[in-house]
Amino acid sequence: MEEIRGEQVLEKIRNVKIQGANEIAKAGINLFTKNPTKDFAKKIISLRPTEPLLQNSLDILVKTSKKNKTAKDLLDYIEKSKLAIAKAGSQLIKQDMNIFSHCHSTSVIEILKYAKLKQKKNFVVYTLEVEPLLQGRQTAEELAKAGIKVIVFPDLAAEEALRHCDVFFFGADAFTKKGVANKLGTELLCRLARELNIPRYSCGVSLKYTKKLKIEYRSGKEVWDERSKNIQVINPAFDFTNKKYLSGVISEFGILKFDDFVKKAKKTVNNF
Ligand code: RUB
Repeated sequence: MEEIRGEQVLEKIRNVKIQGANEIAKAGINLFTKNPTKDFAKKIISLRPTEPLLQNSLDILVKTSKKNKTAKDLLDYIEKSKLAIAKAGSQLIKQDMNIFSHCHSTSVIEILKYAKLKQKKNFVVYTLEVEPLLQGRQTAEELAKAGIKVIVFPDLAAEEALRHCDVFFFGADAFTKKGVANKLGTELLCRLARELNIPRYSCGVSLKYTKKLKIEYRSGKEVWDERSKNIQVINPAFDFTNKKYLSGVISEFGILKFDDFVKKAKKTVNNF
């Protein structure tokens, strides 16, 4: 029974039913504790190659002798960081702002919910649909349930949507010393937002910091399943945004300039 449930979790991570760096890492940590071997850690990590929060967490767990305690410490750290990120990020939200968000980041959603539910602020969220898996719609549904007004645009209306916005919040799958990897489109949206003078913040826990970044390419079937045999589809899941396009990072350390954030992030990953 336990084995079947484990297989189901692996499948959900693989097919993006469990989604967003935080949720993937939490599911991976819990799964690893049921079969704490190096090989199983490798198998879990291989499902989503651009997820250093998952990789760092499992590397830490493989090395330690106190697996269950460290797993709990990691899960607590991720949860506490999420609240710290929500509190810090919500400070940037002013009454009646229009906020642009991209894809589906639980860190960004927590910021928006915190500003709405705890601080009673009014604002509108703008998002794209985010093909191929329409994760922008998923964000829209979650925010709408929290009483937040959301306006959804088709992906190619990105510039039109951004023109209405005061700030751009997005998640992070990976931080490196040079910038951030996040859902495909983030880099283009950041460049556009910079041109329009809209501040741009990547939001995420510092345990997503890594030295070795690999961008995940997913099956072309996600984009177009039944197609003629001479048509190839290329489906990169993420892109990389250089730090020069960012106004700052919102993490458990608060709101920091990119290089200041990286100094602290390295220490968290090395000393956990
Ligand atoms: C999700 C995505 C999110 C990050 C951060 O893409 O790009 O912005 O994972 O999410 P995918 P969180 O679904 O392809 O992994 O803030 O929840 O960690």
